[in-house]
Amino acid sequence: MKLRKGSQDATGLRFGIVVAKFNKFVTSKLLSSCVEGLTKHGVKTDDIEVVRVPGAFEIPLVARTMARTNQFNVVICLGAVIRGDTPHFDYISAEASRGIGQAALDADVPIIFGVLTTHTIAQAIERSDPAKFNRGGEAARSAIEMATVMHLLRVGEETQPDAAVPRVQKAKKRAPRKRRA
Ligand code: INI
Repeated sequence: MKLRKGSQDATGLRFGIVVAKFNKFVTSKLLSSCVEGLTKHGVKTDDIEVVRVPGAFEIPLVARTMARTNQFNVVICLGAVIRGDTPHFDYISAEASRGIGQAALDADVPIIFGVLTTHTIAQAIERSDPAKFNRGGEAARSAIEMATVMHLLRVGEETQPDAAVPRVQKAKKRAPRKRRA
């Protein structure tokens, strides 16, 4: 069995971040925790590019555009959609999640869904709080893991199998038999 998994060593990787301005009191916290999460794993601030967009609805197009530039190993999307009295929440959150997923597939680059979708403002505040759920920091960790695992898959390196998993020696290839004259 081959086991391939990402790591948390982000040295030398480049990150794009798309952050929505809507509900800035939440998204600014997501952004700061995300950047902190990246830098503490070895990312240089010069290797992080942040693009602000009006709201979560605008995130997918910008994320796809950034991903297609081939300048980033991974793009992180940050936003906060909070339920109100109308069905608006459903349209925005559905389009943001569908569009972000589609953008990753179209661009063939990992794109992280760090968009909060909550019923209340209190839930959004709690989830953006670095001392509680810290979804910004979580998005940073997911981004590093996805960038490193995609790198492994693309260059074909193999992670050492888990020590608990018994390693079976591959059968050695036999030398081809000599033909009789
Ligand atoms: N955008 C958000 O990021 N979060 C929300 O909660 C939100 N609500 O509730 O309306 C929101 N709306 C704006 C939307 O994302 C677009 O920016 C706007 O419709 C212009 O296209």
